[in-house]
Amino acid sequence: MADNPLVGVIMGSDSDWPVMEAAALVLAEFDVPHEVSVVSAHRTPQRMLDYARDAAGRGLRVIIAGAGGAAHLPGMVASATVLPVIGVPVPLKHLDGMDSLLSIVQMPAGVPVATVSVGGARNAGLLAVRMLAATDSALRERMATFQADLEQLVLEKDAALRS
Ligand code: RP5
Repeated sequence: MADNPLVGVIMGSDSDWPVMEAAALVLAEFDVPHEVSVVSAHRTPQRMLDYARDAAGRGLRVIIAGAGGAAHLPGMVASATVLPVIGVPVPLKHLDGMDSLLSIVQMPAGVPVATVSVGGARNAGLLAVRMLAATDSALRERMATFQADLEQLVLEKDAALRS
């Protein structure tokens, strides 16, 4: 866990970690200091409010919040912080994550949550990196390199397919 985290990765339960770990891994790939916590909207509501209200003052710049089922964590956190919140719908046993997706994405006007795809924690991490890169030219360079590498990978696979 970093001393001065810029990104907070939170989730409603430790059972979300197998999905949410991908966000933490990509933040580590980009050397972005981050922290990881379990914060439940329903089971620890006061902890959730304290986390959201203190986040900006503690130096966080982005919050990634993942939850499954009645996934109220990202929206509730967004209501109690000025920071950008990225929501990750975690798929559970039933409904293929549609419940998680709809309960995160359908926010009321005025309280945005940037929702990624069901299980899309890696993209949530990458989106957080892009947000930070808007004011960090070194990180912008690294993102450009990452994208060039992605392109190269596709071209190599295409060449292999046709060889
Ligand atoms: C949600 O309930 C959590 O985000 C998790 O996805 C789901 C199930 O939690 P557990 O019963 O596994 O703790 O709040």
